Amino acid sequence: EDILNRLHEGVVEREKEKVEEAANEALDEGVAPIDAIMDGLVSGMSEVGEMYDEGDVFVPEILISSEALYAGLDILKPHISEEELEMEGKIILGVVEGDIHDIGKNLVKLMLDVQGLNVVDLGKDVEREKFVKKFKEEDADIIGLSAMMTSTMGCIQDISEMADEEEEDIKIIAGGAPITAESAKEDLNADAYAPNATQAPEVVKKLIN
Ligand code: B1M
Repeated sequence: EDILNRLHEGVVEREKEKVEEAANEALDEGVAPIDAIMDGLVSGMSEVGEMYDEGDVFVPEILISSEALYAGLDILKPHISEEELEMEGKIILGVVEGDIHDIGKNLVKLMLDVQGLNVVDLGKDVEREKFVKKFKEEDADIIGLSAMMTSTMGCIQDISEMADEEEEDIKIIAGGAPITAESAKEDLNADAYAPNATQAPEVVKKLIN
């Protein structure tokens, strides 16, 4: 699809206006906003990630790409259909301590949000202690942790240990590029894992029901 391609390219080429134009066109043409986000914007950002790994782009370029992504998100987000507003429950969500990569977390937040879940977003670089504390204050149902570096993913295990010390059964879902389904459960002691934002709602739903 040409529009999806232009959304993708706009993020890769750091062309905010191209993204905005294609996002508006997607709405006019009846492209599902979720598809435009995931198959256009997010797929573009994945390519940027690969380019960064190859040394083809650097930090300032990445930030401009993510601005283009957010510009598209601002246009598309209000139009996501609410037909799937079927989830009930509250999640405490954040990026772990020492880690400021929040683009993925924001997408996870968006997907949970549009499904009706009440998302308490603690942001990025969140102190370990804060998750369980907020969970209790907010009387939440689940904690969602995002970690993007091998050096920060260990925080998930620390937080899981803190959760185990509590009387109530606190469920944790983990995600982020360096984590696998296996390492989430076996090394980090999380209750569940989602590989991407699209699959996160399904996994959360299973855990809180
Ligand atoms: Co940095 N960075 N970065 N970075 N960065 C990585 C992660 C890295 C893999 C790049 C590399 O070296 N190859 C590497 C980590 C290496 C490692 O530990 N294995 C790295 C590094 C080292 C660093 C710095 C240390 C660089 C430096 O300063 N020397 C520094 C760290 C700062 C810090 O955190 N303290 C740093 C800084 C940055 C920027 C600020 C420039 C920027 C972040 C901007 C921001 O987020 N606001 C940045 C970026 C953009 C990246 C890459 C290029 C892309 C990450 C991204 O946004 N992807 C990344 C390389 C790469 O991934 N190839 C890299 C797009 C996003 C949509 O995907 O985040 O994976 P992702 O999220 C997905 C899934 O993972 C999943 O769903 C999301 C959407 O589908 N998911 C969940 C995520 N959280 C989830 C939670 C869930 C469920 C699913 O449940 C709760």
